[in-house]
Amino acid sequence: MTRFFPVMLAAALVLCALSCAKKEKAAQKTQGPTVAFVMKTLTNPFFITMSDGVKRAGKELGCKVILQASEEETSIEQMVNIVEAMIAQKVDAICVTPSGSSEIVPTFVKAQNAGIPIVDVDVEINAEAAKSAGLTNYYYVGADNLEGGYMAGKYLAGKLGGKGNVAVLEGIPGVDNAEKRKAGALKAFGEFPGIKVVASQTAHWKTEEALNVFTNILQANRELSGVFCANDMMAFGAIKALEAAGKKGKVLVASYDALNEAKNCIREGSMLCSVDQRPDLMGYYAVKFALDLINKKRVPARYMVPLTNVTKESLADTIKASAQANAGH
Ligand code: ALL
Repeated sequence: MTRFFPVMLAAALVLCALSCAKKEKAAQKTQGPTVAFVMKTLTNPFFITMSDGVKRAGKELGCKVILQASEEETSIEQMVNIVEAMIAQKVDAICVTPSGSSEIVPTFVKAQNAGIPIVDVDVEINAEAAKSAGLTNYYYVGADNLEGGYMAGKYLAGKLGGKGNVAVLEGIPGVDNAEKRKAGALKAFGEFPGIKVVASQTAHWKTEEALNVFTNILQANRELSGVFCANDMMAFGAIKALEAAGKKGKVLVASYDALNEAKNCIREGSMLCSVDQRPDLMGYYAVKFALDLINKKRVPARYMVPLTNVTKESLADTIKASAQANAGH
């Protein structure tokens, strides 16, 4: 018995080592390829919701996701460095929500040359800049920002009875989604001869900056009736400025992103509406298409998620519908 013991022990150890190696391989297989997802910033809850969609896709579709973000909306250099580090790390695909439409193009070219599929998310890169840099192989997942700006502008103008002075708080100038939202809102205002646009200024998507910019706009335009803010973070700054001026709820605020905090503002009446552009779906589909590209499947060149304008009425309808659904079960 004692003579057999070392032999049995050795055999047991070999078996154990084999099964451990098998398990490790299986774990590697379930983890799948690696997709890097680089976002502009985490200071805006919009991107937290987007990252929820990214994580869900990673889990459901079986891939490892590396989530990264630069510090601020305007940290384009830092973003470029993060994406370049992902290329150096040889990830299998890269999804990016660029802070600028042109600045990221040379980095995308590097990814293209390294054979890494690229999915451009939310902010569409400048087609001209891409063409002249030789960037041909990239895909876009986002939303129709022109339509979104139009929806919000039209609703605001309608609620003002088609007349009054309005202002616009813009996103980062020259960046695709900022320009399109502004153009959409201006198009809607243009359909109402009684609506006059008295100011249009950027606050770079930021709350504090919007508070300052909009405080000045309010001082210079005593007769302001409404404002279109190209995102909720800026709308929160505008609402603070209105509060300080004793005009909360009196100047109508149309906004964009439908963050939870914005929905609360809509319920309490300090915000009129906010366009929901489903960042969770953007994150989910970007990862899905990245995986399809890794697996050499065809994906659409441009994929748009749906938009809805969230209002007090639509929020009440949602609550009613979910109460009815619960009662039915
Ligand atoms: C855009 C997004 C969101 C966000 C804004 C600021 O790209 O679509 O509207 O609020 O950037 O980061």
